[in-house]
Amino acid sequence: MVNAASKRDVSKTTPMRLYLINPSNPFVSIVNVKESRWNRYRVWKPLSLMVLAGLTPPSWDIVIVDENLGMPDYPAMPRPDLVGITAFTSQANRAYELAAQFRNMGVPVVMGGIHATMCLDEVSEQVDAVVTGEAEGVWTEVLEDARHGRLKRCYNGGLAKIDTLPCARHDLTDKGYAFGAIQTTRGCPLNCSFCSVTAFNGAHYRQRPIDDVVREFQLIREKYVLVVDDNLVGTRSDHIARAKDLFRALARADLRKEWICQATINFGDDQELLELAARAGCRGVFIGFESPAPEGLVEVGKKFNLLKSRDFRASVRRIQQHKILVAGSFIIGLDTDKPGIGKCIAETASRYGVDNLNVLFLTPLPGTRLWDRMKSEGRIAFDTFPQDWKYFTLTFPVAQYKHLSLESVIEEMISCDRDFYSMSHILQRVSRNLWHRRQPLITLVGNLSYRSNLRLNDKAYAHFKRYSGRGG
Ligand code: B12
Ligand code: SF4
Repeated sequence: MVNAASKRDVSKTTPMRLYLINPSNPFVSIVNVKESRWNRYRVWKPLSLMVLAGLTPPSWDIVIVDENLGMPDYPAMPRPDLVGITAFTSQANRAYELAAQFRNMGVPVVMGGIHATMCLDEVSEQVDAVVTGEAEGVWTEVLEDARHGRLKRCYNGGLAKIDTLPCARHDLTDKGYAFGAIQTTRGCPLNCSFCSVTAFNGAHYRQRPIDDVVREFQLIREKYVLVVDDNLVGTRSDHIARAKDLFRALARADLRKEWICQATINFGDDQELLELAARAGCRGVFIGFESPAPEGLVEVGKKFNLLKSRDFRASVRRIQQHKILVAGSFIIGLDTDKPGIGKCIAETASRYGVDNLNVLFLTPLPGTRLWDRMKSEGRIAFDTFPQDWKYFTLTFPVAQYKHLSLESVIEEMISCDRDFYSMSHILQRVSRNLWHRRQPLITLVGNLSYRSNLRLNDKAYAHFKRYSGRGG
């Protein structure tokens, strides 16, 4: 492969052109903006690329391309000197297409992110260089090597020190997003069996300095912000204390931002924490309940949810009392799940009182404990890689489930969604929130947006069933 950088004057003063690309996955219906106008609220910024841009010296001209906003006309764009591609597993196929396209033009391609880290050998065959782990420690070396035409095959970033991070480049993204994005912590001590976070970001919960977070928040132009942390408040008392300090600082800075985040259910345990979060602009939290049954929680390794013989409904209510909406996430397809699980999840979510429900198929993602187990049991049903990665969106049943066939697990998902998102249930939730003056309009928009996507899911399932008939 011709290395473009080697043919140029590589003196430090020559500006180099860098494209940072977030590939699309056409099966991720939620990001199909053209299919439904509600989806504008479901396209999220590729923060990884904004962080990389923040680490990039000024001698590089940077363009961030997010294919989820629409396909760019690459041939009409100026030729870059280096292309950096990020990818979740579900984006790997499109990432490889892009890599081939640019490498055929003689442009070197480097790929990083979760999929590159978990599937290093596969990715190495498709690109010039792979960055595994977090990029902070190695990115400037990659750029210098690219400038001098001496890219190595692999750079291992490991876990970064996040106490001195430069701010992400919030100025470089398109204006078409409804939400800005920021990260304040990395890592998760819980290590659930299906989740890649602990394998990738480590079990040690790392927190950015509060002043850095406040400064970066001030750079975000959108009023609404997604805090991407996997668990914004953490699990231990020192984590919670830091979260409170962060919320106090955000409130003091009077940013006038409204934000949503992810947390474990213990978010609802501490009234002071909730009060401070609301004052700092928290308007919604995404919580992983995972399973309606204690045995399910044991299976996925999330016994944390069972501590203190928790009353989920009371926890959800306490959060909502601070006008913070709760989106609950569950998994379908656990070994403990039997026919009827779809309806059971919908009823459980309604009983807990969540404002939105997101149910995903149990999916063995590479690098997780679930992957190791299902692989050793021969239960990864869609395993023609790399082609099949595009179905690893958690919205397709790619594994063999213990008590549910492919057809029936899809039926369970459909019955769950149809029950929770029936018009009558949506109206009940909206009226409840109207009564409590708890963002009824946002509840309505969120619920209708999800409901409108159910049609897209039906199309996607029909395609998937046809595809599964290939003998896969
Ligand atoms: C925000 C988020 C989303 C947003 C996406 C926003 C976006 N466009 O990026 C939304 C909500 C849309 C989303 C969707 C999905 N997500 Co998501 N998401 C996250 C989350 C919580 C944070 C990502 C983030 O911004 N991190 C902050 C940045 C700074 O970190 P980073 O991405 O890791 O980037 C660093 C390194 O990886 C590296 N790097 C990354 N890219 C590149 C590229 C180059 C060239 C280089 C050199 C380095 C590099 O450098 C960065 C700085 O250190 C992660 C969990 C996590 N901790 O990462 C899950 C996570 C990435 N999501 C996951 C999944 C499974 C999904 C879905 C498939 C299913 C779902 N419904 O959740 C969908 C599918 C999306 C798709 N398009 O196909 C999994 C991915 C596992 C895997 N093997 O793919 C994760 C890890 C969560 C988990 N529980 O396992 N997600
Ligand atoms: S699912 Fe959530 S709580 Fe469990 S390991 Fe992943 S980030 Fe942590």
